[in-house]
Order: sequence, then C-alpha cells, then structure tokens
Amino acid sequence: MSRVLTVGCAQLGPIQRRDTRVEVVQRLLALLHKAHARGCQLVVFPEMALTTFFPRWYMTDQAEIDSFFEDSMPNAATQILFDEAKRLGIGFYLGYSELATEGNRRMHYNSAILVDRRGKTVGKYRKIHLPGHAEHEPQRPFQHLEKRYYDVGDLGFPVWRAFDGVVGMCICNDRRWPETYRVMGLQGVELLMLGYNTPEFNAAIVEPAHHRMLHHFITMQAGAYQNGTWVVAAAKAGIEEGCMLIGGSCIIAPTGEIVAAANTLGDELLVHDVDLDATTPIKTSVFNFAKHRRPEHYKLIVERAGAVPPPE
Ligand code: CDT
Repeated sequence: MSRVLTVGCAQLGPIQRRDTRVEVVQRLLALLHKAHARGCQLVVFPEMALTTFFPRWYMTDQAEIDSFFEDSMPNAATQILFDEAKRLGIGFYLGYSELATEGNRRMHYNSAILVDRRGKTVGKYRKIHLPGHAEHEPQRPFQHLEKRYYDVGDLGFPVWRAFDGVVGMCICNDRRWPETYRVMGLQGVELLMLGYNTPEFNAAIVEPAHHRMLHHFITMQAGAYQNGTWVVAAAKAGIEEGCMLIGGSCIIAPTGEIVAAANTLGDELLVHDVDLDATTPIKTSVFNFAKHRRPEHYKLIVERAGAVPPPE
C-alpha cells in the first residue's frame, strides 16, 4: 500500500500586534482552502501562528504578556479552523503560545499541536530549546525574550503514529540542534514538522544576513539526511513590527534535498507529495542505527551540556 501523503507547508507573512486572532484565523483558513484545492491531507502552520512574535518586546505587566497566550485549544477564535479542517479532511500542525494551569501554577509554553484528518488532537509538543535571554538588554535594537516569557517544554520529543506514518514535531530553534532529530530518529520518525520565527538580524553576534538562511537550511537538511526523515518547515516571514523575519519555508526529502521552497515573504502554500517509504533506503543503509551506532561512545552527549576542553 502506497504511503504518499500530500503535505502543505503554509508560510505566513507578518502578523502585526493590532491584528486580531479572528483576522489571523481567516488567513489560516484561506491557506487551508488552498491546501484543499491542491489535494493536501496535512498542513503545517508556523510557530506562534496566531500572534506577532512578541518576545521582541520587554514587558513587565503579566496581563499584557498573557494576552499573547491561549488558555485552551481550540478556543473561540480557533474553533472555526478545527471545524473546517475536519470538514475538509485535512490534518494540521499549529504553533501557539500556551498558558497551562498545573495545580496552582500557571505555566507558559511555546507549543504546537497536531490534529488528525478527523479533527482529533493526536499530540502536543512544547518547545525545549528556548533561545535568547531572560533579562532586558536595552542595547539591543529589539529583544529576544523567549527565556523570560516561556517555561522549558516538559514533554520531551515524542513521535506519534499518524497519517500512515511515524511523525514528530519541534519548534524553531530546536531545528538547529542535532539532538532534536536524533531523539526522534531513534523512534523511527519519518516526517518531522516545525514552525519558526527567525529574525534576519541576530543581535547576539555580528553575522552577515545570508548566514541566517544558510544555517536554517544546513541544519534541517543535515537532520533530514542523517535520520532518513522528511522535514517540513513553515516560517512566519516578512517585516513584523519593523523587524524582518526570514522566509525560506521548505519541504526537505530524506536525502537532504529541498524539494519545495517558498519564494515570497507573505502567506504562501507549498505542496509536495511526501512518500513516507522514501525514508526506508537511508534508514536501512548508511543510517541503519541498530547496525552502525555506537552509543557506548556517546555518553558525554547526555552527561554534559556545556563543552569542557581538556586541561592546558
Ligand atoms: N523563534 C526562535 O526560536 N527563533 C530563533 C532565533 C535565534 S536568534 C536568538 C531561531 O533559532 O531561529
């Protein structure tokens, strides 16, 4: 039986602060309808797909911060997306800021959920690699305060059996880390979905703008090849509140090749027929993990976070 899944990668152009959830959901619906017209069974939306990328601002009023979060999903603004996707028989990945109540604690996660073609939520992922900084750094032209506003995800990197395959999720900065792919690779992932908001200007170091796109592609292409998995990456792109976010949404084959790529910084849908069986040649040859991995020599990877060079 063929395991070809028609996947849509739904890039979003910028979302400004004044844009309401209702307006944004209308844009998601327009992309969903395009995806339906092109035969998609699964659509990947970006990280934080319902709001602007608010960690660029230093805020101290918790109510103001919480206004960027969702305390339930679906909710009044997004129910229509869930209903329409179910009616059309399209599953989706959706990134959003999640306000969770755990006992008497309020937790803030940068989350993504996966909904299947029947409208059932299959899984949730909470971002683990939170980039940026926790304190106000007024010398920066804009902030990147994910470490301030979010808690580190507590769900690990699970994979799920869905869409006739083994699928996993991660979010933005996670894509730069080989551990993200390998932990899911060790669970047989065949399709890895992710959304991202990547500022073109990196205030932390001096680097040419083109490095942003190079590092974006190079890490995902390597992760795809080294784990024999498809990768679908959806950007929020363009000038958001004066801050340029890179585009570069793409679909990457298990060979590491980019098979579909965005060429705008706006709302744009990429479509590809993803053959999940195309993962098999790599998983059974050069990256046959059971045959070739040597975990007894990889202990440092889980024992140590920071690098410790040998003594002088
Ligand atoms: N959203 C997100 O994770 N963005 C980061 C920016 C890194 S620079 C502080 C990224 O990895 O694209």
